[in-house]
Amino acid sequence: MTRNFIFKCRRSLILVTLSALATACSDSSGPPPQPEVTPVDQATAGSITATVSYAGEVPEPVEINMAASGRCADQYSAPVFDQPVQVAGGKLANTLVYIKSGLGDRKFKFPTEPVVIDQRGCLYHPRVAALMAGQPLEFLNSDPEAHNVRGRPETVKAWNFMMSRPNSTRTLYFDKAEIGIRVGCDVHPWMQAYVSVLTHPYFGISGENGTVQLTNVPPGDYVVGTWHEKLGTREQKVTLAASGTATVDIAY
Ligand SMILES: [Cu+2]
Repeated sequence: MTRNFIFKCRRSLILVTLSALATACSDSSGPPPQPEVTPVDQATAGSITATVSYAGEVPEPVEINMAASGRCADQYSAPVFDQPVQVAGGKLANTLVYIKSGLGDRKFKFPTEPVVIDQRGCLYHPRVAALMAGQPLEFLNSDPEAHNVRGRPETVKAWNFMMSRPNSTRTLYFDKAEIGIRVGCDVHPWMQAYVSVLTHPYFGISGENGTVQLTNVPPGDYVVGTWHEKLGTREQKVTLAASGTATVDIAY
């Protein structure tokens, strides 16, 4: 075996190892296996209805200046505004509501259908999203414009990729929980989205009525937490009786 051949073999081995590592570390490598699930007793499960309200002054919406990107601006005939604090009738939308503690070491199956964040009109739809660890997070680019998608987590693996083709998709998987991961596009700095990853199914994003219903919850003592991109976090204790319905009011 010549020296040159050994070098080539070593190099290809290194390349194979590197590519295997790259695949293993890739965010789009595939979902983790489903955990060994702790069954929820249907006979005693109940529900928690949480309503998020906001009593403060609602900030003025800020007009987004898309002039730097014609392919963004051309999609609109009227000014576009940024309004993270969405309040209607005193109820706060776009707020993550979730069980923060009380589930112990229960394990839950994650859904296999993706949560989709669309890049459309150079904005993220939805702006605030949540999913379970293991569940696919799909970024879709519906724009005739290139976007990069940069995730700035503190716990899960960071990501940054370019999506230049219209209608292209890219899927990420997470293996642990993190609340409020900031996602942005460097090309269009006004684009902001927030993704939360949970290891159980008891969460939701409040809509216009400020309400999230958590169903099929085992009876117990819980802390319900909320997270809002501008207004921060709140939490409240709640006790759910067997087959009970509990309500939680969370005020900002
Ligand atoms: Cu962009």
